[in-house]
Amino acid sequence: MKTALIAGVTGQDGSYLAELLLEKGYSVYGIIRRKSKADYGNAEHIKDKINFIYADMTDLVSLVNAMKVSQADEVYNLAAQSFVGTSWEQPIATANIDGFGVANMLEAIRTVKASARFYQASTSEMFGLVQEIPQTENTSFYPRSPYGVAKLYGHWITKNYRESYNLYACSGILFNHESERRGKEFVTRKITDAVARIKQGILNILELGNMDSKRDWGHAKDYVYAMWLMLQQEKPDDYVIATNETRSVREFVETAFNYVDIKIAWEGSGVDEIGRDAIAGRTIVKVNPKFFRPAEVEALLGNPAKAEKELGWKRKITFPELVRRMVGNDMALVANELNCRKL
Ligand code: NAP
Ligand code: F7E
Repeated sequence: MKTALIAGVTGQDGSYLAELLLEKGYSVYGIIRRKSKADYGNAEHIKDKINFIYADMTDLVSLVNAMKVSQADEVYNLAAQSFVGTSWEQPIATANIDGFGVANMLEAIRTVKASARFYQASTSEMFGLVQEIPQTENTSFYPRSPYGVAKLYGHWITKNYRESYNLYACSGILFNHESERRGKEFVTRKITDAVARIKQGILNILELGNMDSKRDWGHAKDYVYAMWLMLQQEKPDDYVIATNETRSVREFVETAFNYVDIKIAWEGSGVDEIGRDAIAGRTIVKVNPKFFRPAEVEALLGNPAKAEKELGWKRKITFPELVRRMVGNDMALVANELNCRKL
């Protein structure tokens, strides 16, 4: 039986990865942060199957302990301050967790069990102001947020430890991936949650920032499978994981409303753009500049050809299916919330 240690097990990706590894018969250890109220986040439903260890990416001693206790064969670092917007409000914490935290984990592996295989959650945000379309493993980086900058350190320190100490260390350069478990501050889940609330009459307007922004959106379940594949190869390497399709925030909005039979009619432009319910006529989407970012990543498009060829990875969940699942999930959650309010 193999043993895995997941940092970030309570997050979106960590919970899907834990499910995958449990299905494969792994003994799964998960890093959890101490909070005033115990909270297993997205891993609540599998909490009895995971061996939790209290640790923090900024605390080397706690990561050394996590390695000693778990004796993990595979270590997945999915822990991060992962919201780009917050990285301008907490640049130092973001650097400590998403940047130096990676060095802490690599040191813990190197000193406790150097034979362990390591996965680092790198990101398309490192491409930022894109230097090439589509982006591949060879595209130059140009991060546009404190998050992207911190992640770039994590990416390079992973490569450096591979080259310096011959560790089996890989980075997955993952493009945006979403799911029913996505945090509600991210644009996709914010939209699907608002669509469900507007449809069920408990919200009037969805306020968004830059609707021209384009992303390459996949489903997290497909992407955690790629993480596992990267650690099963003969040699460690870095891979882009993406769908090779890009869509604007506006297209996401249209697709999501479409699933609840609301067609959007757009009017105006820039900060004055609004989206009306084409039948009822009332405004249900508008722009609020408070959601604009100090520096934006305008458009991302990833080419996953290397992962498809070398790992045999292929995404299964299409964009319409991703949106359908997220809207369906939020429709059910909001209906349940309304039922509870009535009781
Ligand atoms: P997420 O849902 O925000 O989960 C982040 C996880 O990190 C949570 O379990 C969180 O624990 C943990 N964490 C935060 N700070 C920590 C610290 N100081 N010490 C230990 N754990 C800490 O993120 P996700 O979407 O699953 O993403 C997983 C990873 O992939 C992240 O590194 C993210 O930056 C990266 N990534 C994500 C995407 C994407 O589109 N989703 C794309 C590329 C890369 P708490 O529950 O205690 O907060
Ligand atoms: O923004 C625009 C926003 O916050 C997507 C993280 O998982 O993926 C994620 O980062 C786009 C941006 O994700 C709103 O300006 C418009 O252009 O959903 P997001 P992100 O910044 O792409 C990468 C790959 C990661 O690694 C990160 O960890 O949507 N946008 N209006 C908005 N975004 C938000 N959040 N809210 C809005 O109202």
